Amino acid sequence: DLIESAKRAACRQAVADHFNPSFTYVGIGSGSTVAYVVEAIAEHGASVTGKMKFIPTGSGSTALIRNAGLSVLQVPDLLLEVGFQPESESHQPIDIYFDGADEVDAELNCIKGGGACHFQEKLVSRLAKRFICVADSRKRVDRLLTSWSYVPVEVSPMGAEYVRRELLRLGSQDPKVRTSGPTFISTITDNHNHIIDAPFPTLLLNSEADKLDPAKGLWTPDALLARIKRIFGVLEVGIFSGLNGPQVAQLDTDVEGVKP
Ligand code: DER
Repeated sequence: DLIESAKRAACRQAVADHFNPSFTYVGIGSGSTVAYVVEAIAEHGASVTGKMKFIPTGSGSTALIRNAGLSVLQVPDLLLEVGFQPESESHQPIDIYFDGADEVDAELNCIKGGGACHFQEKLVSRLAKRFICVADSRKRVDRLLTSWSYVPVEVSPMGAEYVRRELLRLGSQDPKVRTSGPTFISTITDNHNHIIDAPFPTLLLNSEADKLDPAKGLWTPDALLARIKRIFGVLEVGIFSGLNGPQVAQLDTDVEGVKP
């Protein structure tokens, strides 16, 4: 169907534009779009991919890499292998990281975590020199939380109810939140934690920080990310924001002739 064709075309374009046979470590995200990235990389054949190691972002991503006949290297083993020193020149040992997103705003900030993998996705993105976010045009919005309505938050099981109540307080001035409120998702993540989907009103852009007014529910991605991260018990937040997260180069997905 058209959406799958657009996702596949965008991924093949991303690989054609950004994948390089000289790479050693390649990060692979989670979800249905990134599967087409792995398909396109695998087509380079073992003579190219055999020298590479692929860093997964969860159990689905690990299976995707393995099923394509590519070799998996988990983050802890990568850090050992490269002798990782935080904040040093080897600070970003992964050559490139490909992943999808749930929503991407006009300044390339993302909501991620629809697949409950955003902790490991953000871990890999922080270790990567470049993050190529491949998203079909359904995901593209001016401001985050336009079509997607909540922020996925990964929390410790025993702290989850505490976090849920804090999130409710944070978002409660917004009718959307008052109705639904932050809800537990039954998923147990690959890190053995819970996910809470916390609804918030449509965000501002980071460049609109002058309009920031949390009391009125006006948040920038950066400000909301920082505020939720501060809640005791939160492991990670599904907002990838330019100042705190990786720079993402969104691929234009209205690929010639394929308009989902
Ligand atoms: O969980 C994530 O952030 C994923 O990248 C995911 O939500 C994107 O999923 P999709 O490629 O199946 O739309």
